[in-house]
Amino acid sequence: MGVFTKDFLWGGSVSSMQTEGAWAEGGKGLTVYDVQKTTKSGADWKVAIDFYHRYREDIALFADMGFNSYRFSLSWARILPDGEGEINETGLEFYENVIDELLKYNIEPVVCLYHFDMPLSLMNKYGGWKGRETLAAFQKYAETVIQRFGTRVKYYIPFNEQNAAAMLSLFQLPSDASERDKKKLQASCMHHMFLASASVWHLARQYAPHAKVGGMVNYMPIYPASCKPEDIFAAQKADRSYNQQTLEVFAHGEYPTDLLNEWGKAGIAPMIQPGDMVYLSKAKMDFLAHSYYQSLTVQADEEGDGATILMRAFQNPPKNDYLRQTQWGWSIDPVGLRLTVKELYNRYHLPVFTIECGIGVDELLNEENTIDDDYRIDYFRSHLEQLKLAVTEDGVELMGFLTWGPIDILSSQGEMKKRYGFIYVNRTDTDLMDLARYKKKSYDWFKSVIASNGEAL
Ligand code: BGP
Repeated sequence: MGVFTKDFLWGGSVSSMQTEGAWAEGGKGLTVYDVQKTTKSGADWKVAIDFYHRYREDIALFADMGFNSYRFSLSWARILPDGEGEINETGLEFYENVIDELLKYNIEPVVCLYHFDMPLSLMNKYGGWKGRETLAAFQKYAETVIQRFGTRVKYYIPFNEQNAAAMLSLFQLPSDASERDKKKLQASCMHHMFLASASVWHLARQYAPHAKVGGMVNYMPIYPASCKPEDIFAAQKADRSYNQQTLEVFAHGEYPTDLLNEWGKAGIAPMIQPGDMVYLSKAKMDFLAHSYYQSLTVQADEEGDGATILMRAFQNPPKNDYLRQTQWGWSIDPVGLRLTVKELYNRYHLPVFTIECGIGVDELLNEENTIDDDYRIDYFRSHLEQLKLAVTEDGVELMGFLTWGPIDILSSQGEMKKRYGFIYVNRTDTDLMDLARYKKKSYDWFKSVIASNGEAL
């Protein structure tokens, strides 16, 4: 008997704007990404890795590696160009074709409905998630896809990293806006996002009762910089604010008292309409999904609330001498992954699904048209070893393990040089080249991991 279940989900995870390209093709509307002035790297989102035209080739490679699941996001604006109103058949058909192609190889589609890519017209009209109108538009969009995909999709993730998505709303106002206004806007966004997540659960029960819906967060274990009580208190505040408060709503369908207290004290509570809380309380998530990249170390901060402590630490992390870092300064912490899934399971008693994990590295193709990425193999090996311990020693009910960016894609900041893939894509930040795909050394390694259901690391 192996460690992982017989139906353990192995595969990879991506988002629409980081892969698809075809930004103005097939009737797609604009999203907030399409009008971003510049990314750090000079790349834009127009072509990405051209998955829109090459999905058959890419899915064939995933199938060859033995994937039995693949998580991707739908571009809302590809399906409803204005975010609301007219449905774009061509957009829906594209996703149906992707799903059918995956199913052809017995790869379960894990469908995410929102990965930060707000349709531009909803951002302009309603301020994105700030407006209750955006929630109504999302419900229509979710109903359209869930009805249409029917029994073909068994796993839905309403939001990518809902805690991080809520955090992003803090940047919607100009940087000189008052903290109170920013927090007030964030509270409205959060309420609408929670209702939107709940609506996916309700709609799935109605149109796709076979499907399971998972709330997702970016989980970062937060370590105190020392055993000084003030450091520990700061770590706990940041953990509550970033990790646990969102998960509590997913698992219990109600707002935790510390969050209500913060909103109440600051006078920024969102407009909660009659019926909202019942709607939320019925939609307890079927499983909890999370991304995992790193742990974070924080120090005492008298002034800061949990979010501020976290943000400061993220921008300027106190050094954790026990951990190495990636080229992008992210701590490499396999034990942190065990802590993550153990915490999720012990606290919330729901199946846990690790749907993003990986290491971004600046890499160049060698003369044999491959990359000897032993560091990536080491990274995954050490993380999977910890997941095995979480299952065998801690009793965690783990549904699967999906790597982030199984094929090189643009990073969240739009960098092509930050590569996560088992498959190399031949383009740079500013030169699209031929976009050809090449297998790295880790490709065969991960293939054999999957073939042995995680026994052979
Ligand atoms: C997650 C996002 C992804 C992704 C990943 C890696 O937070 O869900 O969109 O890109 O992080 O981050 P980055 O691309 O910045 O290395």
